[in-house]
Amino acid sequence: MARTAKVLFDVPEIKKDFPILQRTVRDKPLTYLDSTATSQKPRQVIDAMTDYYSRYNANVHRAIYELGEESTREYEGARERVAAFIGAKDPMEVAYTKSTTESLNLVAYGYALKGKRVQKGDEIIGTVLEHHSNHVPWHFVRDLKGVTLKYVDVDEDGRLKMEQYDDLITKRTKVVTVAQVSNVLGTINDVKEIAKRAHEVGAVCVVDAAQSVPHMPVDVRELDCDFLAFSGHKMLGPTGVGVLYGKKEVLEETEPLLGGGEMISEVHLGTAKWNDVPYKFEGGTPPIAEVIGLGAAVDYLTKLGMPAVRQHEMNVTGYALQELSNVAGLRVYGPKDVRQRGGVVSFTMAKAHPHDIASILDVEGVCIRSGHHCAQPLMDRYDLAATARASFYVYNDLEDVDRLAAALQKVNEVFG
Ligand code: 7TS
Repeated sequence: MARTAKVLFDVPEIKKDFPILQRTVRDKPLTYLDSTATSQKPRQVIDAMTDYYSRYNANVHRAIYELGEESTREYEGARERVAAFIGAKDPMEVAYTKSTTESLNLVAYGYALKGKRVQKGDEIIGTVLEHHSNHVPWHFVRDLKGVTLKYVDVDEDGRLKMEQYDDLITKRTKVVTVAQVSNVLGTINDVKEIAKRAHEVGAVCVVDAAQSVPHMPVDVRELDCDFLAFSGHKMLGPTGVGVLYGKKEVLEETEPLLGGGEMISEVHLGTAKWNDVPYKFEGGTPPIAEVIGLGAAVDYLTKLGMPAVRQHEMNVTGYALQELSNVAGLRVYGPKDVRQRGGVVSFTMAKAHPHDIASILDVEGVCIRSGHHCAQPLMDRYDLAATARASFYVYNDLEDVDRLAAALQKVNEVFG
C-alpha cells in the first residue's frame, strides 16, 4: 500500500549530521526509537565540545587570560541562547544543573525544604503521570517538613482529569507540579491552565519539561510557570548538563544546594554570603564543555525551527499510530489524537512481554525501550508491570516506522 503520510524534514539529510546513525547494529541499519531516554548527538554538538577541549579549555569566571575569557564567553553565550530558546526574559533566570533530576531536586530542597514559603501542614500537588524524578524529591519534602502530597489522576486515554484541581488545590497548596509531556503516554498537559490555578492560591507551578523543551516550542512567559526543568541530553545535547529556569523572584527565594567556589560573594570563617542568581546554584567548576555542547544543540534545533520539529513529530507519530493499529493484539496507551500527544508511543502486545518485544526488535536493529520507564505510579494506575515504548525525533522518518511495524509483525510470528 502506498504511503499517504508525509514528513516535513529531509530526514536523510538530517541523518547525515548524526555520526551514530551511519552505523549498523547486528548488520542492520540502526533504527533508533528511544530518544525519550536520550537523543543522539549531531556532529555540530560533538565538534563544539571537541573545539572547546582542543582550542580554549580553561575554567570559567576566574581566569584573566584569553583562554579563560573565551571559555567564559562561550559558557555565558550558551546561557543567553538557552534563555531565548525558552522565552525567558533574562539569561540570569537560567541556572545550569546536571539534569532534569537535579533541577527538580534543587526546587524541592532549595525552595520547598530550605526556603521559607513551604511550611508544615502545607500541600504539594503532583500527578500520577510523573517520572520518578518528579515524585521522589517531593517525598523527601513530605518526610522532612511534614507537608501533604496530593495527586491528580488520568483518564483511560491518559489525559489529566483537570477538574480534580478544583478540589485538590486549597489555600494550603504551595507547589503545583506537572510534566508538560508524559514520557510514557506522550500526553501534553495544559501547563498554562495549571499555572493559572496554582497562582490563584499563591502557589508556584513547577514544570518538568524534560519531554517538551526538546520537542515543541516552549515559552516560559506564555506558560507563566515559576520553575521549569529540562536536560541537555534529550535535546541533541550532551549528558551531564541540565537547566533550571526560574522567575527571578522565586530563584531569589530558593536556597543553594552545593556550597563551594563560585556560588558565594563573600566567605569568612563560619559565614558566607551567596552570589547572585543564578550563580549561587552553580557551586564548583561547572560542566563547561557540556554547556557549550548544549548551546550548539539549541542552535541546531533553532535552525530547524521548533514549530517544524513539532509538526514533523506529529506526522511521524500519526503514521506510527496508524501502522501499529494493524499489528494484531497490540494496544497503544495515551491520547488518540496526535495534537494531544508528543512523539512517544507506549504499547503492549497480547502474546509477548515488553522485554521480549524489545529483544526481538533489537535483532532487527530497532532500539525501543521496555519497562516501567521510571513511572511506576502510572504503571500502577493502569495495572501494568511494563510497556514497550517507541519514541521519535527529528532524525526519524516514516521508514523507521515501517521497520518498527515490520519487526512487530515478527514478534507476533515468534509468539504464534
Ligand atoms: N522527567 C521526565 C518527564 C523524563 O522523561 C525524564 C527522563 C526525567 C524527568 C529525568 O531526566 P534525567 O535527564 O534527569 O534523567 N526519562 C527517561 C525515560 O523516559 N527513559 O529514560 C529516561
